[in-house]
Amino acid sequence: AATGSGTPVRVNQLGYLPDGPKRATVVSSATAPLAWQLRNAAGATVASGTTTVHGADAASGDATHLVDFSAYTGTGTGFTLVVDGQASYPFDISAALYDGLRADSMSFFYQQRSGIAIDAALAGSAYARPAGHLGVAPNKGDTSVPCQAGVCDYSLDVRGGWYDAGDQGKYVVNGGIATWELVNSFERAHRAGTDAGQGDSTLRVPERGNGTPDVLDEARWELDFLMRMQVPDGKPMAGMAFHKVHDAQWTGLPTRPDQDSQQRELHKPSTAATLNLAATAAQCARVYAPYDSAFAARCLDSARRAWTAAKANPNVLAPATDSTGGGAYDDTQVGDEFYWAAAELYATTGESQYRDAVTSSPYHAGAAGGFYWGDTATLGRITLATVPGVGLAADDLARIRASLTTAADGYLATMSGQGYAVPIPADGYVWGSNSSVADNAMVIAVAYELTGQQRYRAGALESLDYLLGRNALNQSYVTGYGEHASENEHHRFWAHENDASLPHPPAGSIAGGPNSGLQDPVAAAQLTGCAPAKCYVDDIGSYSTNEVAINWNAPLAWLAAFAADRPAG
Ligand code: 9MR
Repeated sequence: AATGSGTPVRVNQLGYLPDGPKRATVVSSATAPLAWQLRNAAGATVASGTTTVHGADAASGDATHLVDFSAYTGTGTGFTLVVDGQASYPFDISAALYDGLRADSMSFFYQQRSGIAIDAALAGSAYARPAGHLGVAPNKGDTSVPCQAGVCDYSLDVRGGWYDAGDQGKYVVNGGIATWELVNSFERAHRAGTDAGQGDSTLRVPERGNGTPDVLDEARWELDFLMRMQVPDGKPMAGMAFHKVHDAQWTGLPTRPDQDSQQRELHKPSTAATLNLAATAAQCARVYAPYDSAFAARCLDSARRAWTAAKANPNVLAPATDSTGGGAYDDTQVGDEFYWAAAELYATTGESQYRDAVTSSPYHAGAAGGFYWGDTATLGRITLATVPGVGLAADDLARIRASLTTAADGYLATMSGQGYAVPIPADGYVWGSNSSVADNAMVIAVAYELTGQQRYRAGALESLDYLLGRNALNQSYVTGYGEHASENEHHRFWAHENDASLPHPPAGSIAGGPNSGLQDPVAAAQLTGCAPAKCYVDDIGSYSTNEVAINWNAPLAWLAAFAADRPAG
């Protein structure tokens, strides 16, 4: 589990696209440029040059040099970059580089499914398991879940969906952003004409071959769950969504989902959860209509009811203290969720009530910011800026688009100021920092779609370089991708580090990443005094640096699909 820093020559350990940027970082305190050579698998030098001295990198404390070998467009496997006699980990240069990651990062969601047996033929025999939380003893199941004391006097069938992360909770806040990112990945590719790469029979899912793009089949597994979380008609707070369902107490590691014997409970509806449902169900109505009009209509009905309920209950906040047995996902600002839901409903229906909610929102004015599960306004902006036919006034639409390219330019500036070209600042290494990197890279990629300017494509690809090994720890944070990749992420079933009969996380699972907060006992014990970009340990116990989560794999999958795009033919 040790996280060594290895060679000072830091590359994307998966590799580079022939027509993409090819940059690397070298840890060196030399004050003059150094010679570099790119070597092929046979050891022959195929390109050479000298480094640029970059100097101190604030986030890591490393003295750095930069290498740019973008001009080399040859292909092959087993390349190394050699600087000052030290070789990088080997990597490929291939147009097909991201095809495997596109599928694996998406298959993560099948592997996280609740309420269905995971099939060895699809997932690999090490990952097969019985269905979790269907009420088969000792499992109490999600098929008839009561509320926490005092919240409601009935039970609900909330089977299905994805487990959030290393735990087996299911949270509507967080399920929402993850679902949106998967469906948005398909919407983006469809506009680019590259959606065949995410089409039917591209994933290892049970629904392959049903005529619907597999990524939409996967997202539907969660959408059905999200809609089950809606308070039924005739009950108090009808139309609202329960905030979450999870075990009464935290379960230990390992606990296979079907062997979880804890009582499951529904937690009080929240405005934020309700608006996550409204937003994703409205997006669903738009995107699934060509494949299943009845499902799309059901989504739209659910979205409308959620919106109406949220308007009637605009400030029902999930408490930060509600973190026994599951995460709190508390959020004191829901104006951004209102904006996101309004944007999705408007893009889908064109109705003036939703348009007015968009244009009168304070989140519609001003600059675009980053996004995460607790701040979703930019998701709404992306939809407004990119979905064809949105009826905003032309100047308003142009302003929204410009706000996204301006945000992307800010991320590019952040990258160029750093030794490792990361689109987050030195003080941005929080819980799930790798998702901040990936989410910001999505904004950069959206700017590429809006403008066609290559610097944005390069910025999005270079963000992947960071996640795949060009970083202060020489660590690929994606299981199975790269010579020195994370493999012990925090998980209750993929718990090989705790029980050798269990598997490591499947290929294509991304770790949360460096977190300077040291918010778990393992991190606190092992990482004291770490520079922010180095506060990470590949230990199953370090849930605050090394967990997996649906809202972290979703932007990875989005980016992998973006990177795998190439002209047809
Ligand atoms: O991703 C969440 C992060 O932003 C919070 O700081 C952290 C602590 O509240 O919780 C993270 O989410 C976890 C959730 O609460 C429970 N399932 C695992 C999630 C990832 O660690």
